[in-house]
Amino acid sequence: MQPLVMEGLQRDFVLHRLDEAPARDGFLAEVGPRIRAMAVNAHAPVDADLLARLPNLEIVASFGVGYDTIDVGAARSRGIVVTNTPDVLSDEVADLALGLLLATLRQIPQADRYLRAGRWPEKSFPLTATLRNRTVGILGLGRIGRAIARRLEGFGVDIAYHGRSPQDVPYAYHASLPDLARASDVLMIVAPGGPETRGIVNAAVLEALGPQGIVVNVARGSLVDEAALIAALRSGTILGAGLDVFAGEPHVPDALTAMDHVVLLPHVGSGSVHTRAAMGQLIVDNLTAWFAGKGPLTPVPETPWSGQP
Ligand code: 8YV
Repeated sequence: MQPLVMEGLQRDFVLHRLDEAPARDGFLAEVGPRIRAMAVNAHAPVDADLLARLPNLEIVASFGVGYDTIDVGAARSRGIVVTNTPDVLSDEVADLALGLLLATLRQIPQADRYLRAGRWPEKSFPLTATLRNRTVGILGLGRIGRAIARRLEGFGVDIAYHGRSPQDVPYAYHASLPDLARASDVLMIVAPGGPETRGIVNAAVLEALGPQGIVVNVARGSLVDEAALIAALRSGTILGAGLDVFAGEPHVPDALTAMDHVVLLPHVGSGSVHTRAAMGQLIVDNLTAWFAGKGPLTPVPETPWSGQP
């Protein structure tokens, strides 16, 4: 947790730091029953076992919009509310998604490396692929997906999408992911992680995307069958990939770091000072509102606020 969150929480709460505890079991046995709220990073697992060791827990405030590491079913059955940080990061992640798409197509990092290596005087940088005349398929037209689509409108490209149901938007809806991939030559992945979406971007989807296809993932590594992606990049089944997230992050397969037709980022979608501060403030505001009896500000849909503290 950032200093802003720690300072905000310290003002009103007594903090117990599981992340600094020398022994997890001893810590949980000692302070577990006193814990009424938990502030967690989006990457720290909150499973049924942890929840069971916090019998007086009322609320989990998670730092991030994605909450696939939290067992919301177990939280719900114990009457525990889970909050996330939606909206405040949508524009930031959408900006990064567009940057990553352009960086991948126009090989911006590769061109930078080329210049720094002193190769320009010898020979101009090779010509690249383009965003022109492409159809961008968005997997998951939620808040961030729509923010990406709005930006893409300005780039003058065709936009299509796949999600659970069609929405009232001027973009082409495809009822299946392979159909979206077939109709697109960029697959922009922005759907939530979790068991329902695990590995859905598989070999067949990559094959449908085709040899000019670009995969951009700013969601969760778990949505992509990473072995199939590596194989598709190696064989030319698709053209390239821009990835901000990975299945086993922060560890990234050597097969990917060895490739020059991919752009790889260390999960920085929401990572500006401005947006991370807004996310941190929302954690503090959620917990403060909860203990003032006002309910959570941004509960996730699986643990809706009933109005009863
Ligand atoms: C993380 C994210 O929260 O919001 C999400 O779902 O993945 C990120 O914004 C961030 O990496 C901090 O852990």
